[in-house]
Amino acid sequence: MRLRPVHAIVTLAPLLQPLSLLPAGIASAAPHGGGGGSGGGGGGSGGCNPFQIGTASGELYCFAQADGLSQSLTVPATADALLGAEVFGQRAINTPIDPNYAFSQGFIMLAQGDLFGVDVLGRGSAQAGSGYAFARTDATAYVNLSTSTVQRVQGFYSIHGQGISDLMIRLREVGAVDSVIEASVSTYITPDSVEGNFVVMLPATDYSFQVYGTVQANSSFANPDQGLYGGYMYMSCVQPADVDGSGTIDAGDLSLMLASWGGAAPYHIADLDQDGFVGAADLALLLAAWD
Ligand SMILES: [Ca+2]
Ligand SMILES: [Ca+2]
Repeated sequence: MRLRPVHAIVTLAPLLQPLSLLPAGIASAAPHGGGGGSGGGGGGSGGCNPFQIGTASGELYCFAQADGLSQSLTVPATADALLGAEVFGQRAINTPIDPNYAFSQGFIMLAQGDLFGVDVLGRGSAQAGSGYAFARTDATAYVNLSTSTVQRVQGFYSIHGQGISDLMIRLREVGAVDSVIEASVSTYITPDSVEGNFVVMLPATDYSFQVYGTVQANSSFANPDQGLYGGYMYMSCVQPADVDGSGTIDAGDLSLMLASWGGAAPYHIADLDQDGFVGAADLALLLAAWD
């Protein structure tokens, strides 16, 4: 008897490939091949983690059902490992005529090193002959972060979803309503992708880094269905005068500084000395660090 799920595993291999890159990506401060790619950022920062890492929590849930038979698996996050879990769940019924299967798989890894960030993947696939199949994967993760000084942080992200899927990765100040950084996709049939770079000044305070993901697939008779979400977000600290996070102190930084000359909101990226406005003192710091 040939088991259909073996085929499902084989087809997953390309999707899992980015995960195998994670340890190397963390160990070296280099972003994933440029990651977001857009904008002028993404350059090397010298590599340092801007955060003190606190506790982590969350869980990964996979559920698969085919022809009335179900299997679910929940993996709780472990704080000491800062979340590293991979789950595979499946249920298969095979006959020569009507193969039915549901496949659910998820992965989430929050990590620290020279960078701080997350890789996450969720997938559901459902096939049905005369029966039905349903698959779902949910992921949540929370990590408490803090900074003891004002931090200039550079980040990059790339997120993709297809089928019926949602994925959101965000950083919030504890107690705040709005996200400091947020990237998300929400899809229904039509695939969607977002990617980018950012540079932000983060006040010295406590933060919560959060991940939410859900995906499902529901087949009916001969119509297969599948959904997928996946992505990553990484953050590292940047040289104090590197306004745009490019890795060098040059005209790009000067241009950004001059564009906001004279005034600044709190924690403006061009307010190098963080005195509340962009002026000669900041320019002096920029020129002193010029490459
Ligand atoms: Ca720069
Ligand atoms: Ca200033």
